[in-house]
Amino acid sequence: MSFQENFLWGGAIAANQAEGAWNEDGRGPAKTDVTTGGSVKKPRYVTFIDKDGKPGKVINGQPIPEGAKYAVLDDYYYPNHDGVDFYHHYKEDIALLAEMGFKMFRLSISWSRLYPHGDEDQPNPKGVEFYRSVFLECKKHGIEPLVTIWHFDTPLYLEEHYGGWNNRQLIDFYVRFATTCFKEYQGLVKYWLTFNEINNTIMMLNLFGNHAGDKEHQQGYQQLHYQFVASAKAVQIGHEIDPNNMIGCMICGITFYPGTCDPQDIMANRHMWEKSIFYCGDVQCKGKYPTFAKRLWNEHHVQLDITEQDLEDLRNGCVDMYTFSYYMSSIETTHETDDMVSGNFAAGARNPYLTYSDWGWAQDPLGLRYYLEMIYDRYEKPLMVVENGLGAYDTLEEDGSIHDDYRIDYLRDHIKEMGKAIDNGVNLIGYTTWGCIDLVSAGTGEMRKRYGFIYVDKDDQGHGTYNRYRKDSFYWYKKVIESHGEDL
Ligand code: BGP
Repeated sequence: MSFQENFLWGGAIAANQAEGAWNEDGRGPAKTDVTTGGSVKKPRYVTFIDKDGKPGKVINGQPIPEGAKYAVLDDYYYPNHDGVDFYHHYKEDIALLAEMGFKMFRLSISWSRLYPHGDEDQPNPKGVEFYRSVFLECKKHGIEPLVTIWHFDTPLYLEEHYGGWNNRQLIDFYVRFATTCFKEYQGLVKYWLTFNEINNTIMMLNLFGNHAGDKEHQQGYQQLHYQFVASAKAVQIGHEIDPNNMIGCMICGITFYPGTCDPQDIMANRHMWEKSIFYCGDVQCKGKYPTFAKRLWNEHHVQLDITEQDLEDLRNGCVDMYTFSYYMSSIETTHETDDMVSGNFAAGARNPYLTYSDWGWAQDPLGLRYYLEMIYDRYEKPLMVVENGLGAYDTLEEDGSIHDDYRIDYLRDHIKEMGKAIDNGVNLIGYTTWGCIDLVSAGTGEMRKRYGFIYVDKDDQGHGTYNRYRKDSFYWYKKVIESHGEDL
């Protein structure tokens, strides 16, 4: 049997994409409240621009706070404001996850629910209580929570008044927030992730291609450095508060292949791995910047604000486990191609050996095994796949059923490859599929891009009953968990 009895089978969601209740019980607005929703209706970033295209002074009759970059527009539907209303449905949702036999449920804590502006001294008691109730509910059902401390949702106030992660002060605000989480939920939560897909800052630089020059790289690498230090300090505090805590990094995992055997391609592909995948993993797992970091910085004349104390913090704040998302592979080539595909923060040539999802993401289960085996050899830390799944259109039939055999096929193929990696010696301890309950897409703001075992009746404009329905994959995954991954 590949999967041990204590293997942590489960699923994952994120606060900003699921909770809703964006301004209830004292929660402050988060960056993601106004920036998700690209293809639904409006541009992703709602900025204060006046008629002449210059930074505006007034919007919707309201004066703009000094230094503000984002606006909440009355006539626009923000999908994250309601999410799938997990805030009011969590008991029902966790009961459904328990019915499938979940051992682990990954979710995130909304920073602005605990610290509405992000820079307060004391947390919002109602926010603290909400997550306590959620974790108690998990405990009642014997489900281990896996908590992401930051899932893209920096409080909007910190963005507007401090410049977000460009500012070193964010380290202290984050550490205060993380410390509150470790203290308040000690005994209820053991598994933690400091930053979701921390390498996305780099992925975004890659995506912008030639448009991302020295200035953007300087900014990106500096933001990342502050996040690395914040993460390392959080790891140290988390261990002091409870030595049982298992704290992980979380990397956006993509398997990159060279487009041809041209040595230029082989080298370009290796550099892609270093920049996109190893740069963050090395700092968080080994506690220091890798040798190739110098080359990356020099390419863009990057000069980082790094103190001796930062370096010591990085050394003392190595993570206990490596976790990652995996949806697809991508091709890196130096040759001209007019058949490009993009998905999940990566763009590359089309791979003729693979099939693609409706959103153009390459389906590559073997790529998952490649990633698992390579990363385990590099770090030799326990691994978890904390996001994996197929974003697809689902149809709710009149009798309330949803026949999502395409999703079952995708997950089955990936689980098989995980099993083989385990047989080959990889210490894989958990698997939480993405969006186990349908939720708002982070990339597009759509509801119709669904990942779940549980269907939520809500459309792209926010209409619907928010009722929950079991998909065919719900019954299938229950069987998979029951049989410890044998009955696929
Ligand atoms: C990851 C994010 C998730 C999630 C997922 C799927 O990058 O960590 O928040 O949303 O991708 O992406 P999408 O929602 O764009 O389909």
